Amino acid sequence: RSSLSYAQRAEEHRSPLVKKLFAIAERKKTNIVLSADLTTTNELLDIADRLGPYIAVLKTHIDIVSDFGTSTIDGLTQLAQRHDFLLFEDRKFIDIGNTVQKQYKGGALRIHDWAHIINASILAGEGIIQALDQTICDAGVSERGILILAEMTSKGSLAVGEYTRASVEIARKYPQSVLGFVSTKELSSHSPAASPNEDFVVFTTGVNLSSKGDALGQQYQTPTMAMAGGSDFLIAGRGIYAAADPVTAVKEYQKAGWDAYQQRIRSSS
Ligand code: UP6
Repeated sequence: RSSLSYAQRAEEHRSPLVKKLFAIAERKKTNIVLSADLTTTNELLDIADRLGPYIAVLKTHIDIVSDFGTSTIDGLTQLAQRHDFLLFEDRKFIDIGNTVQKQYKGGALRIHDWAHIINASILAGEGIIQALDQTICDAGVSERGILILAEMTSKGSLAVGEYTRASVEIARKYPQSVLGFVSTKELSSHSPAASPNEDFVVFTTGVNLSSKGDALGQQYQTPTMAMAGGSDFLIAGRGIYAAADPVTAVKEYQKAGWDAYQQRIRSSS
């Protein structure tokens, strides 16, 4: 369904959270997810405030914030409302179902309270998704969803082939809470879907306009390459927040991502 516009997909999608995500993208003309990997509350909130107008989603690693507290969460929640973006905690849940429910719902980070989107690996099998789905359904909050981490961008990643295929199969069993995937490209159109309306959202990490990778195995593609591969939302971190001028940088990523998106929907209409 990546040939359709975000607006068309929003209309047909069953998930209120995906509808909201697509609506934000259309309203702000952006498919950028800022990976805000800052390590203090001040730095995190400052970048979220300055770049908020240009992004659709802010992705956090909340456990790297050294002075994490209620002011971190209150600040993020207020900025998400003020600038109209969603919050995605890149927690990469990976344990048995019973443990991830505790990690998601409670603990020091209280992720379920504030993060619209979370992600999880299926290394542990289907039970992890069943557990997170159960927590979401039991809480009865409509704007919560899961992305399955179906591939990874780091060199030598073992999340390939059968593992990636299994991610798609499991996603199909939990349509009420699994929104889609974190992957380098679109995954689900190659195997027959259970429902003709299936519309998984693809978030792509490892996006950078000027670098090919880092010294620790990260591998990048450009916004244009990612969008051509069927990605819907582009996750960029250092390419934006570590630039000399992050506001100029985020605008460049926004333009590159939006141009590539328009190109894609034009060429298939
Ligand atoms: N991330 C990846 N690759 C994956 C999954 N997640 O890079 O396969 C996350 C990293 C980081 C961000 O944890 O938060 O995406 C990438 O940041 P960067 O743009 O600064 O490399």
